[in-house]
Amino acid sequence: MLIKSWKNSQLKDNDVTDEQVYHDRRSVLKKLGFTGAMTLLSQSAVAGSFDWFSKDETPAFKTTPLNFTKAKEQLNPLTDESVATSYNNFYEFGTSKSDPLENAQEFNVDPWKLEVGGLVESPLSLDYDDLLSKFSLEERIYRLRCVEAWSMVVPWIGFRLADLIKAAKPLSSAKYVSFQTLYSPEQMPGQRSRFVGGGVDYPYVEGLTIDEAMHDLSIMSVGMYGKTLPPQNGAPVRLVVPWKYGFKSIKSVVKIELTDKEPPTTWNILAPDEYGFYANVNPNVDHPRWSQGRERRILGTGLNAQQRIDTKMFNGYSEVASLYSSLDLRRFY
Ligand SMILES: Nc1nc2c(c(=O)[nH]1)N[C@H]1C(S)=C(S)[C@@H](COP(=O)(O)O)O[C@H]1N2
Ligand SMILES: [Mo]
Repeated sequence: MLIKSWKNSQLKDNDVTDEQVYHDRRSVLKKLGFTGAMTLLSQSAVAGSFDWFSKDETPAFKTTPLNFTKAKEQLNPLTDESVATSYNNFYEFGTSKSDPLENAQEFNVDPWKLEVGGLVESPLSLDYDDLLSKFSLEERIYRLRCVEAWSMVVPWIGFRLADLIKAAKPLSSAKYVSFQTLYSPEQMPGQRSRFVGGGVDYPYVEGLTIDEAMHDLSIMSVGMYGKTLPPQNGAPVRLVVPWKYGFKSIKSVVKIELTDKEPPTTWNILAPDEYGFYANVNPNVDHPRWSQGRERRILGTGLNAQQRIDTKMFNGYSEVASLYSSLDLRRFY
């Protein structure tokens, strides 16, 4: 996901040693009341940086159980909850996979306001309780494929994006849907510093076509693993579009607007040659710097908990193919 040259130069300038990072983490975690044993050995893990966080350490942020309809379609095995909630991309809280868990525990999700507007007849304004009560919540077990070529299997809980859009009564002129993450530099260290935030111009923005947004697979998630979302996964409400690369699934959304023009999207602005508007998972169209043909499926922290598997077209969700029958997916990546 990173702009390679930028990151490399920043790292050199900053000259952070593994040991410094380790000690910083340790003190932050202590402040949050983490007590489990953390070793330099696990910190230096090559495959990913999630295994320094072990299961018996409880984050400070409180999640609560949700009422929801169980998933119709079971998908086994799931990624361990401890991994899906500690190996994250959420650049507002830092660019390392372990940063969001570490830096987002004090994040304020209540009160919250999600505004739905633009080309609609009835603009909506949902507060925190509305998000959990206005729409029927269901579980959806989805594969999540990051553009960086790793993937997980996550039991999300949420409501259909289509239900939200219908409630706002879309005008026929609406062709796209834009999304915006909270802008709160006081709470999000990545929004205070270009180094911490990976050079992104915040707020993070994303977009879908109206047909993509209305598709049954597109959900607004308010929970995972039976409970409300933890902040590192995009609390209190985030988009999940499972047939697209993970960066489309924008977190901590405060604004949704229906428009007649393709909206700007964060990673496309940052590196248009590498990240397109559509960003459909596609093993036949490589990223300019790596292959998208295969992926590392992360299920847990044990020795056999990572599998190298083939990446499937549309991440295996072939039912969306008809959305793109007139689109050259090589050109519109
Ligand atoms: N606001 C915001 N949303 C975001 C990101 C981000 O940095 N900021 N990262 C994206 C990327 S690259 C991925 S892979 C997914 C990761 O979601 P997860 O941490 O819940 O697995 O969130 C996406 N949503
Ligand atoms: Mo990603």
